[in-house]
Amino acid sequence: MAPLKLNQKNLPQICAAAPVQFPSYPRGDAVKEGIVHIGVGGFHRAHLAVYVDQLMQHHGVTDYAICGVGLQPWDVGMRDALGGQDHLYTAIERSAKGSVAKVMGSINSFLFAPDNREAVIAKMAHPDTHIVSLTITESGYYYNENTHELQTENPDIQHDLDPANNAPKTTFGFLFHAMDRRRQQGLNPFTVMSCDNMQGNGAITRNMLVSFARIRNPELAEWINTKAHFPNAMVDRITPQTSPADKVSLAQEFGIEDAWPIVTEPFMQWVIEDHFSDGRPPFEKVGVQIVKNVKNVEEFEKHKLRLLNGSHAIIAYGGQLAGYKYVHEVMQDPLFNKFIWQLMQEETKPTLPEIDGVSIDDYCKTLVERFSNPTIMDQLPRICGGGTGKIPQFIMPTIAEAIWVTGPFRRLCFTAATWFHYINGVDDNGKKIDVQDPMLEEIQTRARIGGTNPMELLNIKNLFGEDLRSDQRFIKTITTALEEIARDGVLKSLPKYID
Ligand code: CS2
Repeated sequence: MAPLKLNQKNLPQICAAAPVQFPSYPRGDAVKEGIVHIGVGGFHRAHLAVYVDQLMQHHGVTDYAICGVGLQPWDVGMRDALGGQDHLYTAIERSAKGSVAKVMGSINSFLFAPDNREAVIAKMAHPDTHIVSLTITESGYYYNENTHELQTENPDIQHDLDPANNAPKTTFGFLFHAMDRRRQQGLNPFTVMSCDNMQGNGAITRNMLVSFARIRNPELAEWINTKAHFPNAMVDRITPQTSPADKVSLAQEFGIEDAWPIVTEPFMQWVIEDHFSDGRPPFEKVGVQIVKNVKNVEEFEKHKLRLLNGSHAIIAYGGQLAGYKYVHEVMQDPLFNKFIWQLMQEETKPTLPEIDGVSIDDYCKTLVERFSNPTIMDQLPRICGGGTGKIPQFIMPTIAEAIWVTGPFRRLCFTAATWFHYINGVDDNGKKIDVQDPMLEEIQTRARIGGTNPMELLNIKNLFGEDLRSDQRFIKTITTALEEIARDGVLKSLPKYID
């Protein structure tokens, strides 16, 4: 049978022909859009949108459907893909047990900001909107890792700060105008809910927005700072980029023609502070860990960012230099496998706080299983991209703590060195690597000038702090790793880092 195009009308037929879970809840005008989400990519559609789908499907929630927003020119692809299929899409969960297909209906509409910036501001300012959530990647926060301040010198931020400009480009510009309107209308501020991988993502979002607002309208800044909430959260679900083969197999196996499905793992986790300024859906009913204690969320974040994303860094940069394509292939290499285990156990674990009811060893074992899942085909270039937002977050703070407090740090330095070397854009076999990064030009120029001397890169002040830059133990260890990688390649160097 020919596959059927995914849309509301075809749903009954699709589900009659194949074992597909589908939304049987009201959509469209029958629900309220309580969440406006900026950055509708794979991760959002595998995480928050799935939790909201479960709330709508199993708990009768009708006032928290999602309005997706795309701010960037490339979001046009999502506008068209979702727009052509009543904003439905398929989440394909893959594991050794096989594939499960679930059609998601929680995204109810989509606004593409370049089409109409005013519509986005009006939507956020609408009384039905209670939460504005974000997956805008690290670079979307304009956060200076060194000073912890907003990058006010950035041209897009400058544009949005200009009092003559009321058609914003950045997330903070939109949040600012929408908050202003809510205040004038006597509404509560919406909760700004960051779902990005950053330690203290809520606190960073608050600081960046309040700093932005202080420059344009200090009174409004005060209102936001005292009344709005920005919960910190740990978010987790490995979500590869959708490949053309995924669409073909969805059509063949489940009879669904979907312009942009997502593929993901069965595992998902979300730990979030219970701080909301205008109400929230009963997230706890669908397995979200809602936590009262701020410190607890920070601890969960630390575990996840340092163990999962930190290990992903060596898998991605080291793996790509060694010529691998997928995460599971790297895990099948006994050298990498041992290195990653020892990195987690010997160097990262000692820097982590104990959390009641959480076994770090079990967490590490589960990570090894998740990384080894061959069915999701997680691409190394996906994880390599945007390293300037990742290494300073996922590796450098662990190195700093390891050096000053807990002990060994040479595997962590080796991991950072693989990124430094990767930036040059050539793998260990001389093959070209397509390096993706918002700061590409600057880092590539510096990496090439620096060679095996890390100082050129470490001197980028908004990425790296003074403390590490001036620590001789760190400089010596990372320089040695860079020399080894340049001379022998990653695979030949790894045994030196394995006990
Ligand atoms: C990855 C993450 O891009 C990356 O750096 O490590 O996207 C990772 O897959 C997610 O954080 C998993 O929750």
